Amino acid sequence: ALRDSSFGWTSYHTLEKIEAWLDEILASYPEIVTGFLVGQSYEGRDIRGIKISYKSGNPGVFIESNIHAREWITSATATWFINELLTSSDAAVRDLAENHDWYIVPVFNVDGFVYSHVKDRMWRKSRSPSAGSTCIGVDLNRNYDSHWMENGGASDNPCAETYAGLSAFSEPETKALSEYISGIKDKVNVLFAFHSYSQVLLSPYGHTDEEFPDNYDDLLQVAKAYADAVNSLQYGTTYRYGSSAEVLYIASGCTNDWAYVKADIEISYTIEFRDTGHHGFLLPPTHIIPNAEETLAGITALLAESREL
Ligand code: ING
Ligand code: ZN
Repeated sequence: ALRDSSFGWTSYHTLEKIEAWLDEILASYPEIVTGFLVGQSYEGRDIRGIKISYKSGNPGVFIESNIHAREWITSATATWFINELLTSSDAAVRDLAENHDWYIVPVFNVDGFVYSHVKDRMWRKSRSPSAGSTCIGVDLNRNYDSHWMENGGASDNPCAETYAGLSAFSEPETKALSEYISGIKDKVNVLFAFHSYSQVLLSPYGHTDEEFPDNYDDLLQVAKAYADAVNSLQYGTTYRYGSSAEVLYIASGCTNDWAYVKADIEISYTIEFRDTGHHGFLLPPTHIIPNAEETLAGITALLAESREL
């Protein structure tokens, strides 16, 4: 049982509140949950994750969330998901929880997230300065070492929203997460990067729409399972799916491309949550639980489908 009853999913929380809740989780489930430190952000904050493991030998699933500061629904969904894995008595959720090792980083871009709470609700990037510019921040989802700055969709202008940084992994956040994932990759074959908004599942590649992964058919098959499961819930929400470059736009240096190309994580998806633009990034908190329920149903179906491949 959780001692902190002030945390819930009817409002969005600050980083401080989320970390206090993580501490409660760690204290409440010491046999099952362990905390890990990805590293430090540019401003020196800890980037924290938790691993949920009911037994050894499980396949691993990695969740990166809130790489973009303003996408608050992602960390709200990630924390609800953690809570569900630990507390649900539903048989399908128990199966999901206990037969995978979960590595979850609820707030990856910690500096940007804090900034989005205290200064600019629409902030996207990190908070590192650039020499010779007054503009701040790198788009961490353009900074991974995978076709970095190759075909467009990323910018070399420090003032741009998609500024890719001085070089691949120039940022402490992406460097640290890539090193952490590389250290566990033998056990991880699925990665989800949580984003908002658009209601789409984006597979590799982002850097080109002229080439597709070897297992693209499999990637589409598991995404269809996700979309069908979400659509079957009472909300009837629809998700599209396909490669990032084909479904959305060209973008290089993204987390899920790096995971697929460089870390051999075969099922690697960016998930863009609710909605399709009516509220956009300012998704009202009444959507948190419905969105999270959809995510749970989708991930459950996707992982079940991936076992059939
Ligand atoms: N969209 C993603 C972005 O980083 C994306 C879309 C993800 C494109 C992965 C390519 C690869 O632009 C949002 N909303 O952040
Ligand atoms: Zn995003």
